Amino acid sequence: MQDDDINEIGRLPPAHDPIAKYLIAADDRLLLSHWLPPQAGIVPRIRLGRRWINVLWVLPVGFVLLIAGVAVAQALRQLPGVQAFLVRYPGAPASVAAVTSGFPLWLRVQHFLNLLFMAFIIRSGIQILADHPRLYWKRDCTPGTEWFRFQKPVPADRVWTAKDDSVTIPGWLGLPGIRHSIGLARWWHFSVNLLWTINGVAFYALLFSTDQWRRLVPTTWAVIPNAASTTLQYLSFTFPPDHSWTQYNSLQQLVYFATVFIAAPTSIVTGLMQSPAISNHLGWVGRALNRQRARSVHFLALWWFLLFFLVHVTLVFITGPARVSLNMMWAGVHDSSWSGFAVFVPLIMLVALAWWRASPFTIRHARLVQKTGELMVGWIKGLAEWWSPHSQLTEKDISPYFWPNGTMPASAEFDALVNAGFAGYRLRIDGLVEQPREFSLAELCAMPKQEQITTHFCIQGWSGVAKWGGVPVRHIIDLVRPTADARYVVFYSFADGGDGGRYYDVHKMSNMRHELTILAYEMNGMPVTVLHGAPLRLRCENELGFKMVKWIAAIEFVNDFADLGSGQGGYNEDHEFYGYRMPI
Ligand SMILES: Nc1nc2c(c(=O)[nH]1)N[C@H]1C(S)=C(S)[C@@H](COP(=O)(O)O)O[C@H]1N2
Ligand SMILES: [Mo]
Repeated sequence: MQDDDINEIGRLPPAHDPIAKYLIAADDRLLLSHWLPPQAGIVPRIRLGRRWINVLWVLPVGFVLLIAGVAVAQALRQLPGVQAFLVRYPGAPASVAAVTSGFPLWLRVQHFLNLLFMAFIIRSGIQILADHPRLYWKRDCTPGTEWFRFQKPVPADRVWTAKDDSVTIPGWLGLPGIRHSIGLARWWHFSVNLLWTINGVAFYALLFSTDQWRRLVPTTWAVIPNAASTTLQYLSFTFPPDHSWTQYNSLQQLVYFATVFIAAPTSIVTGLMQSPAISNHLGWVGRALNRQRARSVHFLALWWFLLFFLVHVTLVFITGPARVSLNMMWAGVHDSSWSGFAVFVPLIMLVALAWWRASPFTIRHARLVQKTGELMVGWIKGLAEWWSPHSQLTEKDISPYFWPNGTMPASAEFDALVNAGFAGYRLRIDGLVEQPREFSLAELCAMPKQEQITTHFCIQGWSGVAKWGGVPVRHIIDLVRPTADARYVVFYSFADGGDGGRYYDVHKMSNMRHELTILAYEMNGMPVTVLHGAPLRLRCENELGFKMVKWIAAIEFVNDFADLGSGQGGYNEDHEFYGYRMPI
């Protein structure tokens, strides 16, 4: 008591809850000796009905289809009717006004920035995918229901956590390529996404304030037969004349339009819909475009971009002299000089250099990447905490399977509590409160009980629905009465984290007052199991799963968390470079 009095008037640095001495600081680098050991995945497979098909079949099948397409196109061109069609629809509608401003500097700069940004978005996106290497259409992520995976089936004979499931991908592809490096990959993904979105918005604005939109936006239905005509011409290797300087052919126009005005916004929307705060706030939108649908469509949009890139680059180099095409987009001139090459080659080498250095840099300067990400996008993401979650589901939405995650408690103290049915359990609440308290499980169960059926969003990508029952945290707050200085709430676990040292996490006070923030002791109408966090685990429905501490031992109200662990606001924040506000 006396200690507390001195602390309150601020004469001593705050003494923390006794568990705080078990927190350990983490390294600022991603140290492989302190990391999940590598684990190989498998060649990706797609499920058709009950059969799993190896995606490598795409190569021979695609090749055969291409050859067949070419043969059919050649044959068709012999037919008089088709020849008349090609004359009538040469490849682009004649009536459309042409662009007269060539390829201005802003457009060339934005084209390059788009290439640079996309490279990092795609690499970090693949890294994020590898943290839960399975895709589903349904919200519940039950093993066997996925439509795509690059991991073996989930073992049924043992506890298999989502962390166990993550796979390694090579460092030249993933960013940074280390197994379960999603924390760092997400900083890259979101930070570069912000730059890419700004570039995209500026691009839209400039397109429509100049005549440049005419190249990209179809204005007549005649583009459809013209695009068919162009496809036939490409497939039969008699390329239509290139008028890109003033007008794209209809196939180009349709594909570019879809890329700029459909695939890009779809990626942004399906990215955001994977966030607990946004999805849970948007009600039926979040239910219809559930997290797994959003994640699957996000992945299909990636394939659109990859295929677009492949075909786009191939056509630039095989239709007509590449010099001419490069001159337009890289030097802004319409001639056959080498000026385009002179710009293109050094810039591509720059992208290659950045590509090559990004993973080693991220591993060595992990904390810097985390802090830069926090600075660039952490605060924007944090704004989503102001939205209160209110999406409740019904009993029939409860998932048949709920992935477990995290590192289980392994102490004699905890085992003794389990063996006594948690009779000896006391939840300790201390720190900057007027009334420090200890509650037994029976006392907690006697408090006002709240039940909620909600979706859990793990940072790794899986989700699951359960009915949770417990005490609202706002009720506890009213009992212990935090002082005016209390800005954060620390949850300490009985369990250590994966790299040793105690698991903990920090939340803002305002977040703890949300209607759906509870200390749960029930899951699906039964006492919560040890696997899922008994005797008490946090539910905070506008944050990602790692912030919901399981096996809660103590709760402390603090003014600042800089002196806890490595000062990042939680175990995964310290050790795995996550952000401490993660509603997105
Ligand atoms: N003490 C502790 N709590 C934890 C974790 C952990 O490793 N230790 N993992 C977190 C993560 S990453 C998730 S997704 C959820 C998983 O909860 P579940 O096992 O009930 O699915 O618990 C969170 N709480
Ligand atoms: Mo998680």
